[in-house]
This record gives sequence, structure tokens and C-alpha cells, in this order.
Amino acid sequence: MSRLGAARETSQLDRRLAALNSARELASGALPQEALDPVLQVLDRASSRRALSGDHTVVGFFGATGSGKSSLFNAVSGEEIATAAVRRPTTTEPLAGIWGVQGSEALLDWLEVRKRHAAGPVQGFADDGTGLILLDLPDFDSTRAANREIVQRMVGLVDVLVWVLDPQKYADAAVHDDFLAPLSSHGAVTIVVLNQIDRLPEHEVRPVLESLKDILARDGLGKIQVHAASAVLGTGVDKVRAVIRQAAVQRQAMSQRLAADVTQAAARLAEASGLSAGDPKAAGGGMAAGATSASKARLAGELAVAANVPLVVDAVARSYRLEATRRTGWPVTRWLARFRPDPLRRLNLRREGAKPELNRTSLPPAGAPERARTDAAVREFAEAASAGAPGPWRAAIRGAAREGSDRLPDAVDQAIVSTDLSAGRKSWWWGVFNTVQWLALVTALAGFAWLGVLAALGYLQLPVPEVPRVQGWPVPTVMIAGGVLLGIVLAIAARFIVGAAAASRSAVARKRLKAAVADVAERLVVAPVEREVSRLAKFTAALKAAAGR
Ligand SMILES: Nc1nc2c(ncn2[C@@H]2O[C@H](COP(=O)(O)OP(=O)(O)OP(=O)(O)O)[C@@H](O)[C@H]2O)c(=O)[nH]1
Ligand SMILES: [Mg+2]
Repeated sequence: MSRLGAARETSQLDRRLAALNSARELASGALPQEALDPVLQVLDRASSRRALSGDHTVVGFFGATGSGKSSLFNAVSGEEIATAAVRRPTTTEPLAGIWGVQGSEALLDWLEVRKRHAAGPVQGFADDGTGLILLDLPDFDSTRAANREIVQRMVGLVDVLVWVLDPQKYADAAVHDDFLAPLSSHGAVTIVVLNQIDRLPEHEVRPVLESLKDILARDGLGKIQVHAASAVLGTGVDKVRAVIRQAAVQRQAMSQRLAADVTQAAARLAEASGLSAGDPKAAGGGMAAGATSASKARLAGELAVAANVPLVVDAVARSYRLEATRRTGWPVTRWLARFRPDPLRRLNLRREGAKPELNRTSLPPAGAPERARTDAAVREFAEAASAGAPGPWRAAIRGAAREGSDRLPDAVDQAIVSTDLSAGRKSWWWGVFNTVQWLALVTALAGFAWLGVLAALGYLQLPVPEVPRVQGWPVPTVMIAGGVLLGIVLAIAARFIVGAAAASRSAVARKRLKAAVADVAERLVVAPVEREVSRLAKFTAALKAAAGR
């Protein structure tokens, strides 16, 4: 690979690691910690490994006891560095053969490999300039727990995994189910060697290799390199050297290994999220439907009803009618209206100059039916918004809605109190009607007084002055009739105007109250839900970037 290609690969790994980290951050709270911890481990490991020598490629030999790891290690190294023996298990501690000791110390410290051997140059394979660390490791299925632990750790740390299998145990479930299949994402840095082929009759080598390849394909490692070798006879050892040398010289194995780790971690996060990695179209590509203007309006409408907004709207109309009657009614009867209570004042919604933040309405407190209605509306909203989201994220979206819904009744009440209902605002025509009403009454009373004076004069046998007439009707009588009639007509006219004005006032109030309730719904339910919805969208995008797609 060219230097340019290597640089591109490094920066791509940078991006993918960053994306994996943001996916992890975005998922915190939505996914269980058990799903997030391994991701953090991958990130930690990657940054540790990248801080250490990139000039050294770490190649580990893994396999069952007696498969010939130590023997193959020696064969490849061209020296008897490791102990190979019939006794089982033989190797209990990792052993490093190092070509290019300089700069390898910190890396070996991190790997916790104490037994280190500076290996001599091997013609056509490796010398001090190669930068290669070959690790002979204990058996993965050991009777010794310490051996198994070492292998588990090393499987996660080395740059290249060489699996040394033998003709007897190559098909054992242990190696395939516990290691190879779970590491199917690591095909680019995995090499399989079928060792001890000298123990097979020659005609069986090919069928056994084919069978091994079939099993590997089922593990998800169909494209992997499989080499046949005999550590004792030296058959195929050159081929094994060649692939190891290639990995070391290219200096790409470290990045490829970490990239494979990121791929695997992203796939596991996707799985934990309920996002099917294989079929992104399933479950709407993992996208939540989100809030629509229709669903928001419906939520606000239901909340308004649950919070008795219709009651308030009705009170606004009745309050206006009452007030208008008091101001414009026939003066003789309007005082009756004083005994009727103002419905808005009764709801504690008519307090000119009061601080809304200190007040509560006296609306009937939210009882079980109102609570149920509120909860149902919030649930329905969250349900619709979370549609299409995978399981755990659905729960997160619904949880966000539920959290806000507990504070809804109080907040809605507060919003109603704070809404300007124009309560107590006078209409301009009240004054005109009032003045005319009083004039009509005064006219009628003046007519009465006039007739009264005339009657008194007659009673006292005093000369009664002639009364002026209009069209033959005596003026005081006309004054009385006209005054009374005008008063009644004005009262009736006022009724019509009041009806229309009250309707428009309550319509304005309804609009304002609904807007206020919608505001609260937006703040406490819609916004938190939308935050979760967009968190999911960012998470899926980050996951996609981490997966390198
Ligand atoms: N015939 C034959 N025997 C082999 C071959 N490779 C290893 N052996 C023998 O198998 C036995 C075990 O070899 P080791 O190299 O110690 O095996 P190992 O995988 O390191 O075993 P542990 O360290 O216990 O995990 C030894 O007696 C080797 O001589 C091979 O290719 N052919
Ligand atoms: Mg060994």
C-alpha cells in the first residue's frame, strides 16, 4: 500500500473512532450500560495501541494445546526459542520473538509480555528493520484458567491473529464458536494455519483443508487465508513466513485490526439498539416518525380540554355579558345584575394587576378523568412520534414524554392564569349606550315630574297652564313614553351587540388559551420527545459512519 493510501486509512480510522465515540455518547441513557462498556473498551484500547509503536506489527499464535504453536513459532523464527513438548499444556506464558527491538519495549509492556527474545535475522523473512513481534501464546482451551485469561486478553490486543489448528481438532466447536465466529469482522487480520499435515495421508490433506474452509465460511470467514503446514518437517513454513512478513512490511495490520474492532463494536451497538444491521430498511431504517403538526395540535387540543379550557372560554363570554348588562342595561333594572357573581372572578381568573406567577386558577383540580385524558394524549403523541424507532429508543422517546407529563397539570394551570383574557376590558360603546340610557330615563322622569306638577296644581284648584303638544300629544306624556321606550329599545339593542361581542371575546380567549396550552405542551412534551428523536437520528448516522459505510 502506498504512503498516501496509508495516510488515508489512518484518517479514516480517526473518523470512524470519533463516530463510534459519539454513537456511544448519544446512546448513553438509551442503551444499557452493558452494551456501552465494551465500546468504551474498544476506544480505550485503540487509543492506547495507537499511542504505541506503529512500526511494530504484533502477530500472535493462537490455538489448542498441542496444535503446534510453539513448534511453528520456532520453525518460523528459525531458532529454538520456545519450548515445544509432548507434555500438555506446555506454554503457560507469552513469549515474544522480536525483530527490531528498538521502540518495542513500551508496546511489550502494554501487552504484558515479560519473556522477550531478540531474534536473529531470517533470510527473506525478517530482520531488525522489519518491526515484527511474534508471540507464542498459551492454549485457548486450557485446563489452566490463567492460560485462558491470557489468550482472551491477547485476542483483543494483537494486530494479527494466527490460528494454529491441527487435523484432529480443527473442527472443534470451541475454537469456532468462542473465537473465530465472534471475530468474523477481523478476517483482514486473521490467518489460519492447518499444522501437522505430515500426520495426514497425502490424499486427505486437500479434503481436510476444504472441510476447514467450509467451517470457516460458516463462521463468517469465507475469504480468509488458510495455509497447510508442518512445523516438524518445515512444509509450508515459508508460506506462513511470507504472509506474516507481508503484514509486517505493510504496517497496516494495526489500523486494520482497530478498524475491525470498530466495525464489530458498531455492529454490536446496532444489535443492542434493535437496529438490524443486515436490513436497514426494516423498522423504517431505524428512524422515528417524530412529531407532526397534526399530532402536536391534537396533543394541545386534548390537554386544553383536560385543563377545562372550554369552561374558561364560556366564563369569558358570561363575564362579558354580565359586565355589559351592568354598564348598559336599563338603569331601572340593571342593579339586579349586581347580585350575580362574575364567573371569571369565581375561577380566580379576573384579578387586574395581580402577578400571574403567584396565582393559581380555581378551576376544578385535575381529577382522575382529566389525568387519564392527559396521560392518554401524551401516550398517544409519544407512540406516534416513536413509531419506527427500534425498541430501546422507543422506550427512551416515550420516557421523555412521560417525564414532562408529570409537570403538565401545574404548568397548564399556570399558563391559563397567565393568559390575557381581556377580562374587565370595557367596550367603547358601553359609554354611549349608558349616557343615552340615562338621558332617556331622565327624560321620562322629567315627564313624570311635569305631569306631577300639573296634577298638584289641579288638586290645589290653581290655574293649570296649557301643556304644549306635539301632533296633538301632550309633551310630558311623549317624554315619558319616549324615554321608557328608548330605554327598552336600547336594552334590547345592547343585548344583540353584547351577544356578538361576547362571542368574539370568547373566541379570542379560546385562541390565546389554546396557544398557551400548546406552548406548555411544546416545552414539556414535544421538545423533549423531539430531542430524543433527533438523538436517535444522530446515533444512527454516527453508527453508520463508525461502521465505515
Ligand atoms: N507430527 C507433527 N508433530 C508436531 C507438529 N507440530 C508440533 N508437533 C508436536 O506436537 C507437540 C506439541 O507441540 P507444541 O508446539 O508444544 O504445541 P503447542 O501448541 O505449543 O502446545 P501448548 O503450548 O501446550 O499450547 C510436540 O510434541 C510437537 O513436536 C507437526 O507439524 N507435525
Ligand atoms: Mg506451546
